[in-house]
Amino acid sequence: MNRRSFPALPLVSACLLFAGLGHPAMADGSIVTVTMWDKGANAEMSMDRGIGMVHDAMMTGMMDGMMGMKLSADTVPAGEVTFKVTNTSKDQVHEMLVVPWPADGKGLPYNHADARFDEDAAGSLGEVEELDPGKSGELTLNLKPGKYALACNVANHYADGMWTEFVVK
Ligand SMILES: [Cu+2]
Repeated sequence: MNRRSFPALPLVSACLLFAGLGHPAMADGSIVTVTMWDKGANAEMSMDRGIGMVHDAMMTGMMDGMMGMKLSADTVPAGEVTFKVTNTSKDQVHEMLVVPWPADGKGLPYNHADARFDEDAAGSLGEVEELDPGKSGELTLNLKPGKYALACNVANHYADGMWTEFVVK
């Protein structure tokens, strides 16, 4: 054995140990818990969708709008931000994208044909893709100061109000 290399071995081990153990402690950025909710397709309110019933389109619109995102914090300091996203729905897929807030007076570029916003044109910074009911996902981004939108881009969900403001200071 080359004696000169010997002291390096414990050092390498120590580094590996640190890399392993140190990881959670190194997350000195912000953690934001995102809860995605909806009333579900089985909400108690009648939607008059049974056989032979007169379908109430306005009511359906209201029901579709009963979904959203709840954040543990809507303002965080600039730097590393970890979004811990949980879909609490019983029966709907949801996802969460982070996009820069659109310029004043403009919404996100919207594609009516597929009822989704254009993720590239909106400048999406990252996403926790389609989560099945009850599932969780995580996304870590390095965010500059500014205003952002967190939005779900499952068909119709953004238009139904499944988005929220997020500010980085
Ligand atoms: Cu959604």
